[in-house]
Amino acid sequence: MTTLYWEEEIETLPRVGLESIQLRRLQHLVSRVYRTVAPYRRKMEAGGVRPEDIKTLADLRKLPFTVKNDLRDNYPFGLFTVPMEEIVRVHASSGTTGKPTVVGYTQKDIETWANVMARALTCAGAHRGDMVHNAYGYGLFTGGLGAHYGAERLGATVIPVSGGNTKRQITIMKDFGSTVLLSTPSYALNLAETMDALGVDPSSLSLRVGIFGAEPWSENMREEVERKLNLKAVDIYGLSEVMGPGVAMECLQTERGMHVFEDHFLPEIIDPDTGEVLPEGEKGELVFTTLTKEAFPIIRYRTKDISRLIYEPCGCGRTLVRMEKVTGRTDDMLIIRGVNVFPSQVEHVLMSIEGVEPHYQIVVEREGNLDTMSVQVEVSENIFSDEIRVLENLSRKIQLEIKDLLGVTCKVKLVEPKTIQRSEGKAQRVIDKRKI
Ligand code: DLL
Repeated sequence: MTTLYWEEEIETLPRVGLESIQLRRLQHLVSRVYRTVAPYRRKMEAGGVRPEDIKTLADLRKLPFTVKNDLRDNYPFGLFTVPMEEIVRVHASSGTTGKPTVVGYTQKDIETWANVMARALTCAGAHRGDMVHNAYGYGLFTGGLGAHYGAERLGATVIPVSGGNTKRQITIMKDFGSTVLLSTPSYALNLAETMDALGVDPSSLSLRVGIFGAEPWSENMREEVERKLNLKAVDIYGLSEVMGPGVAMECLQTERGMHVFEDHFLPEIIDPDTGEVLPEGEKGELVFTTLTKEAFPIIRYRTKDISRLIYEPCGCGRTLVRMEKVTGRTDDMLIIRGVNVFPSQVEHVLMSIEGVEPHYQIVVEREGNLDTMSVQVEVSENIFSDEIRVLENLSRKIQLEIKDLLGVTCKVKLVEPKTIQRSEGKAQRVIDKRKI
């Protein structure tokens, strides 16, 4: 049985009602955090703001931001607001530098998470009776367990397969009749490729929808995955500091954007340079305040993800604001000889060219004082075995299109199929060899 909503009343509440819930929750949160977490109180005092100053939702901007370093400085449990006996789970995300960031959950937080994840799955048309093939990694990463509890809450059957062991995953898909696939988009491609190698026709499987997230992926990549796996692909967003997967989710009706579960996670868009809140609809850095989390609430967390908020009503009837597909992060923006380049823009170009496979890596180096960017990309078997001239033309075409769209000259290296390492979780798209 398919239902349109998981919690219809709240998901379709007129915005005035929603905003009054948000304000009440925000006021409660700020006074609780002020009382219980010394680092938050110190920051608020330094910024000259007290809990009673939060009279409207717009007053949110009076509060100081929280950044990843605040988590590191209070490693591992310094920002928790409840005694450790009440923490029933911790997760951690490994940063590229230093210590991981650790997050904690009370029993009620796990409940809330399962609920928002069940909402997210319902957005994608998943329901009781579905076979949910959960290939997000289980462990400290929030993907596996976060999605798992949501699928159980929904009443679906969960296959906790986790990442890796790709051939076995396909056997399981076939034998168990998986209908919903949960994985990173890059791992979905890895699965598609392995199916192809094993001679398994995706249309002989029961997959209906794929819920892909945890890393950026372009619209072109969506088409590619949909075609190769014979399913509908939808985007899911989340981050450990805010909860994990299930912060925002595309619905099947939307043309663009993921519904943010705003009664729990309050979004803002700021200018990453000035920290000012941007006018409605503008693109900038996404900031989240959690409204209901107990163990590890977070105030104005700067995600570094770039998006915009869409307030126009959605065809699905949800009144929840949508966030546009994340196109990149403020910190994965490469500056190549002064030009700002996002890996997603390179992906966009590559995926629009015939014969190019969705497996690529961007290598940035410094030669003398000059940055160089090269793009290694796989091409299809028949192109690779074609004449040298065909390969040269193709690489010139890619180079020109990248130059056209991004304004940077890069080297292009076409490589044989299956040369670039496949991901089992989040793909590594950029190798930055510059020592700065
Ligand atoms: O990736 C949580 C998650 C698991 C989301 C499974 C969706 C599915 P972290 O490891 O803390 O948490 O990484 C969070 O991943 O700030 C984004 O930069 C990126 N990210 C997550 N979802 C998307 C998405 C999980 N749909 C970081 N599109 C975030 C683009 C995404 N980037």
